[in-house]
Amino acid sequence: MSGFKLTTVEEFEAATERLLETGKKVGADAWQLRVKNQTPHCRFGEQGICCRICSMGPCRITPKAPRGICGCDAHGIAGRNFLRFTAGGAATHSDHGREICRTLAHTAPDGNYKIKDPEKLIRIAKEWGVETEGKDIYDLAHEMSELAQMEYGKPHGVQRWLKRAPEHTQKLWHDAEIEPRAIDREVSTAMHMTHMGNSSKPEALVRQSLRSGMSDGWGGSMAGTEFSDVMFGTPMPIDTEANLGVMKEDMVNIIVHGHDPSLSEMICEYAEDPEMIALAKSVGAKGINVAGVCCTSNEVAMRRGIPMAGNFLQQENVVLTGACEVIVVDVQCIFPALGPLSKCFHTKFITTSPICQMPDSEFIRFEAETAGENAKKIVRTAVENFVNRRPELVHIPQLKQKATVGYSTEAIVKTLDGVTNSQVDELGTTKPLIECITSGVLRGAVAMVGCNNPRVRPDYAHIELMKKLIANDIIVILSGCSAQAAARAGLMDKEARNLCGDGLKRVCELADIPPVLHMGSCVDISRMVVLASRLAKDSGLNISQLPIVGCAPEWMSEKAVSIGNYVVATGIDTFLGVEPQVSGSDQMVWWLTEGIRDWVEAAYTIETDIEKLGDAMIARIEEKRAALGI
Ligand code: MSK
Repeated sequence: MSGFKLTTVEEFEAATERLLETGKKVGADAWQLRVKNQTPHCRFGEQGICCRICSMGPCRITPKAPRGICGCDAHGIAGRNFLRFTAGGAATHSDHGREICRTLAHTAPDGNYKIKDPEKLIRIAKEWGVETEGKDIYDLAHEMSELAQMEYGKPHGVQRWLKRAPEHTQKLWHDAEIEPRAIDREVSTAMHMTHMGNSSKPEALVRQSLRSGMSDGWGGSMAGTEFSDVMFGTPMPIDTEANLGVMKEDMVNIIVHGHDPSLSEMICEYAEDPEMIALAKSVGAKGINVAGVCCTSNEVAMRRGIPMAGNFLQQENVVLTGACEVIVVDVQCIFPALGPLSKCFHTKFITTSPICQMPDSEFIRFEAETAGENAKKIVRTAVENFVNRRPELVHIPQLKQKATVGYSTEAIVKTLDGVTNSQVDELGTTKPLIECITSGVLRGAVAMVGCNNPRVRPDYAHIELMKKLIANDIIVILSGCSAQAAARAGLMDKEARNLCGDGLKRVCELADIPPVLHMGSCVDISRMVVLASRLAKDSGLNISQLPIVGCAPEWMSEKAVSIGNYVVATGIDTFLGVEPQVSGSDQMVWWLTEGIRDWVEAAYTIETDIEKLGDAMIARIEEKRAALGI
C-alpha cells in the first residue's frame, strides 16, 4: 500500500515556527514580525487613491477632498497607479527576457553557454522568416539574439509572436488597439501617460495597462522563455524533491534564488566540478547540494531536477536552518532582509546583478563573458564557508515531497500524444487534451500562478484551490510560487492522482502524469498563453470559449499585475484572491471586472474568500461548457 500523504499547511507552519525560535535566539528579524509592525496598512494606498506623481501632493481622496490639487479624481488616480504598477511588472519581466537574449549572443560551441535545443532555435527562426538553410547553429543564434533585442526598440510594427495567437484573437487585439509595439515603448508610453497632466480617463489607462501587459507576455517574457529553452534545454518531465528537507546537514548547501537561469545554470555546473567536490570533502562535507528558492528554483528544477527548497515566503527560512552556506541571488523577489538575516548566521548573501544590489551582501558581478569564473568563485566561497557553521543553530525541518516537474508546452503535447499516438507534425497536437475536455472526462483546466502574500495565509489558498479543482476533474497547470506550493505539499507526486475525480485520475494514469503540472517560472506563463492558443486552433474555438480560466490567489508583485493583464487580454477569465489596489474607484473596478470583456472577451473576478473563489472558477468553467453544449 502506498504511504503517500500530503504535507499540510499546518505542518509547513509548525516547521516555520521552529525556525523562528532559532531566529529569536540570534536576534533575527522575520517577515512575520514586520507584517505586524506594518499593520494596519494605509487605506489610501490599499484603495489606490493616493497620488504621488508630482510634488504638489501627495494628494489623497476623501469625501471631503474628492479631487487632487490638479483636479484629478479617484478614478484617474487609481487608474494611473494601476498602469504604473503594470508598467513596473512589464519592464521587469521584459528586462529579464532581454538579458536572456543578450546571453544568446555569447553562446559558443566551447563557451560557457551552448545551444541545447537547436531544433527549437530553428523553429523560432523560421517563424520569424529568418533563413536557416546551411547556417551554422551558433551564427543563427547570434543573428536571432540581435533580432530579439530589436523587438525591444523597433520603431515600426508590433510584436512578432502575436502571430502565434488564433486569428480571431489577433483581430480583437487590433480592434481594441492593444497590440504591443516595441516592448520598451509600451513601458515608456505607460510612464508618459501617467505623468502629471496626461491621462486621467480610466478607459484609456486600462487600455494601455492591457497593452503594456501584452508587451510582457507576448514579447519580453516569451523571449525569456523561448531563448532560455534554446540555451538550457526545453523542459521535459523530470523527478525532483521539494520543501526545506531537501537541504542536507552533511553537505555544503548553496541556495539559488531569483529568476534568471543564466546564473543558476552555471552554479549547478560548477557544483558538479570534481575539483569543487574534492574541496568540499577536504573541509568535512560529503559533497555540494544546490537547492532553489522562487523562480530560479523553478528554472533549474524543470531542466536539471535540482530540488526546490521553497517559494517566496520561505526565503528567510532557508537561512534560518543555520545550514545555508551561501544564498546567491540574481534578480526579483529577493528580500533585502536577507542581508541582515544572513549576518546572524554564518551564511554569505551574494548578490550578482547590477539590477539587484543590497546592503549587507557580497557583490560578485555576474557576466556572460566571465560566467564560468564567477560561478566557480561563488561555489568555492560556499565550500570554504562550511567550516564556519554553528552546529548548535542547525535545524533542517524534515519535510520533503517527491515531485515530477518539467511540463513545458512541448512536454504536455508530447505526453498526451504518447497516450493516443495521434502525432500529426513535429510539434504534435493538443487534440487528445481537447477530446478529454469535450467528452467531459476532464471538465476543464485552470492555470494557477503567482506569489505568496502575507495578506493570505501563505500557501493555503494555492493548495486548497488545487485540491478542490482536481477533485472536480479540472486539470491544473502551474507556474511560479504556486507551483512550488504544490510541490511542497506533494501535489506533484504522481500518487496525488488519488485525490482526483474519476476522470482526471484516469487521464493521470494513462498519461502517467501528476494531477497538477509544473510549467515553470513566472516568465513561463507565456507557455500557458501559447498552449491556450494551440488548444483554440486545434479545436476551432476561440480562446474565450475554452473551459479554461486563470487564477492568482496569493499574488503580490507588479509582475503579477502585468501577467494578469496579458492573460485576460488573451481571452482567459482571471480570478484574483487578493484585491488589486483600485477599490477606491468604482469605475476602475468596473473596467477590470466587466468593461474589458467587450474588447477581449474576458475579465477579472476578484474574490478574497477562497472557498467562493474556487466555486466561482468551477461555475465559470461549467458555464463555458454549457455554452458549447458539451
Ligand atoms: S518568484 S513574482 S513571488 S511567483 Fe517568480 Fe514567486 Fe511571484 Fe516572485
